[in-house]
Amino acid sequence: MLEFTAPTPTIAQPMADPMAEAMQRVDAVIRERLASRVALIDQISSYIVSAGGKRIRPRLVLLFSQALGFEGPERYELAATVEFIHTATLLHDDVVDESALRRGRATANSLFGNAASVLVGDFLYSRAFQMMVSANRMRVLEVLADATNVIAEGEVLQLMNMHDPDLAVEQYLRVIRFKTAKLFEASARLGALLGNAEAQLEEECAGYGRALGTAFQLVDDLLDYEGNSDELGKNVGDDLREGKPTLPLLIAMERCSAGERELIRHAIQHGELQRLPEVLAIVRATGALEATREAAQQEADKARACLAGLPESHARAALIELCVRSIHRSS
Ligand code: GRG
Repeated sequence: MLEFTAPTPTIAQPMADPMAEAMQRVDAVIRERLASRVALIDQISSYIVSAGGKRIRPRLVLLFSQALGFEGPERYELAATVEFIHTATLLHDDVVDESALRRGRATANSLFGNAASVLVGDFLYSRAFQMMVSANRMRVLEVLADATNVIAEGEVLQLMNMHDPDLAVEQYLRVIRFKTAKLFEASARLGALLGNAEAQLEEECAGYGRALGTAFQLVDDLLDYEGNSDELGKNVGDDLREGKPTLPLLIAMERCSAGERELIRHAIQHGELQRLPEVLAIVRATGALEATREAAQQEADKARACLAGLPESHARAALIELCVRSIHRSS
C-alpha cells in the first residue's frame, strides 16, 4: 500500500496554520477510514488521498463548528466524511473528463483504468455514508444525501451543456452552484448543525459556503486559462479540450469581434485544444479574465457578509481569510 503523507501547504493553509493540529486529526480519521479488506481499494484510495489537496471542505466543517463553540470529536469524523465525498467526485470526474493529471500526479483513471477509478469512487462515497450514519443525526444525513444528489445533477447538467457556445451565463452559474458550491454549502451547514446554530444562523453559514464555493469554481475556471499546469497540478486548457463553455469564454464572446466569436464558437463545438493560443489571446484582450475574477470577488464578498451573525473568534477570522485566499490562488 502507498504511504499516506500530510497534504502540502496550499492556499487553505497559511504558513503558521492555527488549524494544523485539528487538520491532522482529520487526516488521522481519513487514514483510519480508508481501510478496506480489498487491496486494490486501499491502493487507489491511498493514491489519491495521499496526493494531498487543499482540504477546504473539511476545514469549513471545523471552522464553523468551532466558531459556534463546538469542539467534540464528531467534527473530525464529519470533516473526513465531506473529504471522502469530494474525493469520490474527483475520481468520477476525472473518468468523465478523461483527465490525465490531478493534484500534480497522473490521475487514478490513467494509472489504474476507468473501471477501477469509478468503483473506488463508489467505495469512498459509500464509506462516507457509513461514517455519516455514525453521527446518528437525521439532519446530517439529510444535508449530505441532498448535497450528493445535487452534485450528481450538476454534473449531468454540465454534460448536457458541453459543446454549447450559446449557453446562458445563468445556466453556467446553475451548474457551478450544483456541482461545486453545494458541497461547500453542506460542509458549512454541518459545522453550523454541530454548533447547534438557530435556523437563521444555519442559513447564513450555508450561504457563506454556497458563495465561497461559487467563487472557488469561478477561479477554477479562470485558472484553466490563466494558470500554470505545474502549480495547478492539472492540465490547463482541459476545459477547452472538453468543449466546456465556462465564464471566461462566455464573456469573451460577448466582447470580441464577429470573426473572433466564430473562432471561439467553433473551438467550443469541436473541443479544439489546438486553438488554445488564439482563444487565450482573445480572452486576454477582451478583459474576460479580469471580469471572471471580479465575478468571483463579488461572490467572496457575499460569503464574507454572511459571517456577520457569528461572534468574533479566530475561527471567524480564518473564514474571512479563506475568502481572500480563494480568490488569490494559483492552485
Ligand atoms: C460521487 C456524489 C458523486 C457524484 C459524481 C463526477 C461527479 C458526479 C461530480 C463531479 C463534481 C466536481 C468534481 C466538481 C468540481 C469541484 C472542484 C472545484 C474540484 C477541485 O476542488 P479542489 O481544488 O481540489 O478543492 P483539491 O485537490 O484541492 O482537493
